Amino acid sequence: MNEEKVTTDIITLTRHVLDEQRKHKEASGDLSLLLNAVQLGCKFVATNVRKARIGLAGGAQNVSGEDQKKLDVISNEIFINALRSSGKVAVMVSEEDEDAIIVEEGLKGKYCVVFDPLDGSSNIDAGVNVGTIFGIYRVNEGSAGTIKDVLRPGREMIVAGYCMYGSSANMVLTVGNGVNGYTLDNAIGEFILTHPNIRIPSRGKIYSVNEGNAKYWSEACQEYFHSLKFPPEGKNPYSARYIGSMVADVHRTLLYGGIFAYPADKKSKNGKLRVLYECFPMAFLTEQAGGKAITGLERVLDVVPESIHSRCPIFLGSKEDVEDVERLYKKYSK
Ligand code: P6P
Repeated sequence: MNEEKVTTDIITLTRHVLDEQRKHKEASGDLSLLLNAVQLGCKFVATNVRKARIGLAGGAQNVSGEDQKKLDVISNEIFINALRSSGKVAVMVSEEDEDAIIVEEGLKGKYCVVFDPLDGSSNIDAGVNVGTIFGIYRVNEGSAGTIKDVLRPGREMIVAGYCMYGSSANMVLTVGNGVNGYTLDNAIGEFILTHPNIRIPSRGKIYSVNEGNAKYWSEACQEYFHSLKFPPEGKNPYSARYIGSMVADVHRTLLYGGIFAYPADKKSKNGKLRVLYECFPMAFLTEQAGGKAITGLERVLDVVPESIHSRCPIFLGSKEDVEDVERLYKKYSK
């Protein structure tokens, strides 16, 4: 009788992070403990998203008609509590909070975490994948932890990731040495390495943008997307895929290639997406997977945010596709 092969040596996210830590003899282990707090936040939010989808948590009313805190508020509280209690964080910036959160002495650590606790949450009732997006800076040398420690270019981030909540919870993470994907095994409550060394194809066949804004686009942007839909003879048009949830659109782009964009337009001169906790983490992941991320003319990771909720335009994805955009924006900038 064929005996079912039982895996007895799984690579969990915690183990993978510790393996990475062991490569740095000077590492204190603080970052590994901080990433454990991030994992806890994601597991806890995943549970609440699953409950919300059956009307048991989050949203205006639950099945018994009681008022429920909105799921993004619950998710925000979950992350703030998990990060603060880790004792490894000095400054937090959340999409849900107007001001930066400076952690009190006694619990203050040496890292700054910027995050969107539940990006795309307006799509939850439609069953669309939503997610947590996060980035981590080390505080500046000699800093006690202030807002200046997060108003920095994205190239100074040391960790970026997202956790996408769908039929399963998928964590995609970089600590500056490539990109790995992990899937939450609810039976043991661990993220398991399922997508080692994610590499984005050098060119794709999919474009992902909200074409409802096309009338407001610049000439360069109009020309670029037109060229994908009406290519020269002998070339096939790209396919259009737009979910309207950044985590889902970027996840597909990382795995399949192509381009995701939220361009600047005449209505929004800096586009819609937030620099610190949407554009920087996704740009960092994209570059670490071999892709590119630009605002049009500039590398996204070189942007210096003026405030914690600043926005910036973004084109990210396959290197060759993004370079096509860059050439067009340069042509129109002359
Ligand atoms: P639009 C969701 O609200 C979000 O912040 C991102 O997740 C998503 O990429 C974008 O906004 C969608 O914006 O204007 O196309 O609906």
